[in-house]
Amino acid sequence: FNTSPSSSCVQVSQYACQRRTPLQDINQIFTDAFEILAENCEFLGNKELCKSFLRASAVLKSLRFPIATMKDLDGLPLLGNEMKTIIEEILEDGKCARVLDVINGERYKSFKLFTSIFGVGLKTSEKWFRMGFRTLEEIKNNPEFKFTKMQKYGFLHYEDITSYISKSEALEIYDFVRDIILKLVPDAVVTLTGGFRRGKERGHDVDIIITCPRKEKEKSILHNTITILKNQGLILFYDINESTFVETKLPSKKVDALDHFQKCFIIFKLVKEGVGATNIKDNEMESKNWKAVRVDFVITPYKQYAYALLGWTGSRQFERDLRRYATNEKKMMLDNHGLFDKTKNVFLDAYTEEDIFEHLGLEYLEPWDRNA
Ligand code: 8DG
Ligand code: MN
Ligand code: MN
Repeated sequence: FNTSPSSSCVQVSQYACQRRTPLQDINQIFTDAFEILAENCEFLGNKELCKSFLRASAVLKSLRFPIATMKDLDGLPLLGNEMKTIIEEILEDGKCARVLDVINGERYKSFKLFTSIFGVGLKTSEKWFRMGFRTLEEIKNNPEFKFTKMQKYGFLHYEDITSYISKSEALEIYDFVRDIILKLVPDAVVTLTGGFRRGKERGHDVDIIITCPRKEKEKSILHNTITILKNQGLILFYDINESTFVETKLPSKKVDALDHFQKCFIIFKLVKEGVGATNIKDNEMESKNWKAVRVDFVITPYKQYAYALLGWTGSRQFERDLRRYATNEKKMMLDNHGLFDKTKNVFLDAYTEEDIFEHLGLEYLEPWDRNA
C-alpha cells in the first residue's frame, strides 16, 4: 500500500500504529527538518507545535515513495499549511530557512549541548541557559555548581556516552548480561529492546527488559545482577529506581508518562578485547581499552511484561500514537503497565505483543515496522 504517489485510493492513517514505518526513511530531508523544528519547540516549551511536527514527520517516514512534488502530499493526513510551506521550500531550495535559523540559534545550540549530558534534562538546560552559560567548559569549571552524581558521571564519560553504540557492542553487552541473569534465575526472560529491537544499527544506549514467569522471582534479579557486575568492575555508575507499580491503578492519561517498574540507569564499562596493553609501547599516552556505554535495565512482573516490552520497544512517536489510538478510537487506556477497557471496565490481559494489537483491533506490526 501507498507505494505510488499518484494513486488516488491511497489512504494513509493518522496513527503510526496503523502504518508500517521501516527504518529506511526515503524522505529524510523533510523528516530531519521537521524533527529539528519539533526539538526546538520542545526546548521552547511549545508542546502542541512539537507534537504537530513529530506527527507530520512520522507520516512522511511511512511513505514508500520520495516526495517529489507538492501533488504527492494530496490525501496525506496531518500536513497543514505550516507543514506544507516547509516541504515546498525544501523541494525548491533543498533547505529551509526556518530550520537553518533554528540550528544556528543560541537557544537550540545550548539546549542540544546541555541535554547531551547524562542526567541533564530540559529544566537544568533552561537554568544554565538563563544563567548565560553556552559551553560545557564554562559549566564544568564553575566551582559554584553542585552537580548530581549522575551529571558528574555524565561529564566524566561525556565523549564515550555521546558517541554511538554499534549493534555488535549492544549484542555483546546483552549476551554478557543475559548469561549472568540466567545463571541466577534459569527461567528469566531477558530481551534486548529499544531501538536495537526495531532493527537500528546504531543507538545511544542499550535497553534490556527482564521478567520471570514464576511470580515474584523477578524481584531479586536486578540487585543480584548489579552486585555481580560491580564485583567484576564493570559498572562505572548506576542508579536504581525501585518499583512503584500498583496493579489496580488505571493507565496514565499522559502520553509521555514514565512507567513505575523497577529500573536501573547504568554506565557500563565495555572492555574491548585485545586493545590497550599492546599499544602502550607505541604510545606514551595510556590507551584506554574500554568504552563507557549507557545501559538501561527494566524489570517487570510477568503479567505486565508484554505491555512493558511494547512500551520500551518504541519508537517514542509510535508509542504516543498507540496511546492516542487507544484513547480516541477504542475508549481504552494504554500505558506500559496495561490496557484498560473503559466500556467494559476491565483490564485486558496480554502475554504477547500480538495479544495487545488484537485487543486494540489493530493488525500486528513487527518491531522493525514501528520506526515512526
Ligand atoms: P536510541 O536509544 O537508539 O536513541 O533510541 P530508543 O531506544 O528508541 O530510545 P530510548 O530513549 O532508549 O527509549 C526506548 C523506549 O523506551 C522509548 O520508546 C521510550 C521508552 N521508555 C519507557 N519508559 C522509559 C523511561 O523511564 N526512560 C527512558 N529513557 N525510556 C523509557 O517506556
Ligand atoms: Mn535506547
Ligand atoms: Mn533507554
